[in-house]
Amino acid sequence: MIAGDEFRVEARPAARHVGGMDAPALPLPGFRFLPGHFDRTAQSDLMAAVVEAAATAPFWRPSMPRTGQPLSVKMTNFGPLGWVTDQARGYRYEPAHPETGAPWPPLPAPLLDLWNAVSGYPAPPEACLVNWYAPGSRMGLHVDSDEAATDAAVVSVSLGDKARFRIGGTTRRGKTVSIVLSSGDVVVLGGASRRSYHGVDRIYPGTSTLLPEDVFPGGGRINLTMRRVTPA
Ligand code: MD3
Ligand code: FE
Repeated sequence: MIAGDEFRVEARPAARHVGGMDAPALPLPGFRFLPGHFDRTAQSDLMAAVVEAAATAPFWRPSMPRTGQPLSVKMTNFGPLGWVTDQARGYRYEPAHPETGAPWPPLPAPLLDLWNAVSGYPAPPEACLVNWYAPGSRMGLHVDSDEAATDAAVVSVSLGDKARFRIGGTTRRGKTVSIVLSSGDVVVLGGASRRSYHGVDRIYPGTSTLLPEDVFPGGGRINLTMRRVTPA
């Protein structure tokens, strides 16, 4: 697919190939894929912002509610609220880092610009979750349901190694489709697709040189997801 090209699945329900790439054949109203939205320079600027943020809000490994099972991704956040999870208190948004107690760093300007350009939402995002997938990390199928602002889209940016992203419908057992997400790609989940099951099956190691080895040993992939938490 050509950089900057875009498909909206609701407009092409039967399209399996768009620009030579598999497009989801599921009805996913409100799903938008903007491949190559950020060029290499913009990706480097975003990576520099992530590295700077990580200096005050270090990546930590969260744990699942109840079982305490650690996630395979490490996380940090930007913005007034950050998504956290631990064994005792579960999934929630918090204004401060769970280990340092410091407020999360502010959202970088290019991310706010992206939100304003693509979210269609009348208020700024409150949280930007930063996921670091080292090679071998994955994220199981889940629905994002910790946000009271169910009317707001989620806007995601991929940086670094390619990943196989999977998305289905609103039931766990339904059909799913997969898309390879590359560095600079943007995904917007609005409308009904905001309630879709989705996950990351695998990272393709060594497919990008964007992540600095000193901050991210082994490299991998960074995903940024902006969310509105409280209704505007
Ligand atoms: C589809 N992150 O942090 S981003 C997550 O690549 C998460 O790190 C994945 O799922 C990642 O919760 C996927 C794209 C994304 C984000 C939110 C969604 C897809 C979504 C919400 C609803 C449906
Ligand atoms: Fe999610």
